Amino acid sequence: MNSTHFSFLVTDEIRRALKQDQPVVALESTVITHGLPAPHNLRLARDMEAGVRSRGAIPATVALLNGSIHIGLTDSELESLASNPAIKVSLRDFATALTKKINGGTTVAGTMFAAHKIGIKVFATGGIGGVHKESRMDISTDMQALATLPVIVVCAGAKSILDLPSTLELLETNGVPVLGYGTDEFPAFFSRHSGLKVSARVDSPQEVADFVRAHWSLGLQSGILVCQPISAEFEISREEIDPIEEQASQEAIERGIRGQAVTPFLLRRVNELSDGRSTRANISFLLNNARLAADIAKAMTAPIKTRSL
Ligand code: PSU
Ligand code: MN
Repeated sequence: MNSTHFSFLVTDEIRRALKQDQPVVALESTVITHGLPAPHNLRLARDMEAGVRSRGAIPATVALLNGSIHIGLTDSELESLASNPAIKVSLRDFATALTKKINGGTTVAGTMFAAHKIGIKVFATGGIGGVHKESRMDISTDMQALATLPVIVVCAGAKSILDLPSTLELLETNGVPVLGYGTDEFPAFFSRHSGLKVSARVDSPQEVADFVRAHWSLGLQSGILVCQPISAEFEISREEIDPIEEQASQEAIERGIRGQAVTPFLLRRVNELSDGRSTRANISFLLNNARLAADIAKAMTAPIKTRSL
């Protein structure tokens, strides 16, 4: 099967669901391979899948195993991904994993690409990559993917380890709507506040679905960011987290950390410096985002009510 050598391995359940227009939610896997420390990574991966199912949608975790792109993993595949070496797979890295037959965790950009290829429209993650503070040329491929791939990305905003004003400017330049879910403010991952505005506010999954249909029906091809703030219970205030992120950022510069290693380094250091609090916060909104993404996927697949004029 040489011609299908590099095709996507989609589980029967997901294939069937897509065919029947049932709600499916893509989930990324860099968070499993590079984002969260063990054993949280595997537990979280399982819990996100369960969270999607609890809302009546089907989870589609995307990852590379032995050089094949999997859409939907069995539990033992999840376990293997979480406990073996894996590369971080953004757009430029798929062919590396394919040709070297290795494991890989897909980033937001990588997961959007795979989701779009097989027709999944909704994707849940924690935080997107953006414009880094450490180097002006370090701009995540997530920005490029959001500009060009029509997928809804449910996230908790972006971390203040990034240059948030520049990240929002770039999204605006690229025509990417940034929706605040129940908020007018762009959430900053651990914190509900950034002082920056979203492009529009939405308050229900139905409103998201209506917005997305309007955007895409015009022929616009970009992704759409849906930003749900962390719950107040798990929030870490800016006063607390900013100095920690600042220190992590300084250390990255001093140690000459570059390229793809920057985000995982910052995540690990922020976790250490916050005594694991950042990981608990991260897990809480990853789960919330998985559930919201499922609700949005359901609203997207529900028959459209014709509005009487
Ligand atoms: N931000 C987080 N946790 C993460 C990531 C970002 O708080 O796990 C991951 C996501 O997969 C994101 C990627 O797409 O890091 C961005 O990496 P880079 O900056 O190298 O593009
Ligand atoms: Mn980068």
